[in-house]
Amino acid sequence: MSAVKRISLVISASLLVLLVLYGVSRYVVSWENNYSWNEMDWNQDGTNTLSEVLEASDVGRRAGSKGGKHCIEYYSLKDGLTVRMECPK
Ligand SMILES: [Ca+2]
Repeated sequence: MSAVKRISLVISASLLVLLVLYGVSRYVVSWENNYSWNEMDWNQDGTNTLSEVLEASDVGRRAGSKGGKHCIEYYSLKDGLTVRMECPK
């Protein structure tokens, strides 16, 4: 194996390892947020994708209100905008 091939193989493997570590760290933070499987269905289409599970690392939960009802507001940690609001029926 030539030196160039070996170097490009090492760089590719390093990038892959970094990508996997990034994904694992996002998953761990999502898991630590302690959301249920149903809560992580952010677009409420009835299914959970891997990206929705990873997105849970960037979503916070706080008390909110809507129409005089006490609700749970899920919001984006980066800008504070509401991702979803769950209110009792
Ligand atoms: Ca979904």
